[in-house]
Amino acid sequence: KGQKGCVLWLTGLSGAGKSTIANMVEKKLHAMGRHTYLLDGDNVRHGLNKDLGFTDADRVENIRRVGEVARLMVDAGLIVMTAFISPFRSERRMARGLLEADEFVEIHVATPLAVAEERDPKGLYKKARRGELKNFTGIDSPYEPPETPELSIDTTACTVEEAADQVLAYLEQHGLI
Ligand code: GGZ
Repeated sequence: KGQKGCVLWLTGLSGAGKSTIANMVEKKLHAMGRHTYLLDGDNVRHGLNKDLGFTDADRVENIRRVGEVARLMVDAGLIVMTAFISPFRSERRMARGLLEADEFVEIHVATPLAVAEERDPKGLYKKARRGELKNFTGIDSPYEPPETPELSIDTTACTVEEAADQVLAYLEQHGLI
């Protein structure tokens, strides 16, 4: 029990807190002696996917490749976390379809647009509002929220620590750790 791989698939807007939560979950899993890998824009969009931008077609391909890589890592027994906006239901469904039912945990980081935009840590929303950045998710590119995620986390109602603990509790309840 508890040495099987799985994917924690975080989805949500830019600035929602996906990477922050994933980093905290990773820290806690390491403390338990579990091997993990965090796939995010920093390690994927600068390497494997550096040929891709932010058109709908490029996002679809971004998520397709991430799903395939995540599957390989789950095969190797890792707990994989992915922190991509992954705005489209159909690609999230595709990624889910690559894994066994209990191996794919969809986590909606459900921070409202107004809050993410207020945080705007990189000033990207501001640029998008000024029209200097096209196809920005939530502004002029769609985000399709999950209808039945395994978990939904409202970062306006809890700390990062509490958010991570919700994820850990889910994993424990489902025999994944
Ligand atoms: C959305 C963009 C865009 C556009 C650059 N739309 O907050 P960040 O900066 O660090 O995270 C965002 C990241 C989104 O990349 P993903 O690979 O997660 O997107 S997707 O799943 O839709 O393929 C943001 C930055 O890249 N960024 N331009 N136009 N986010």
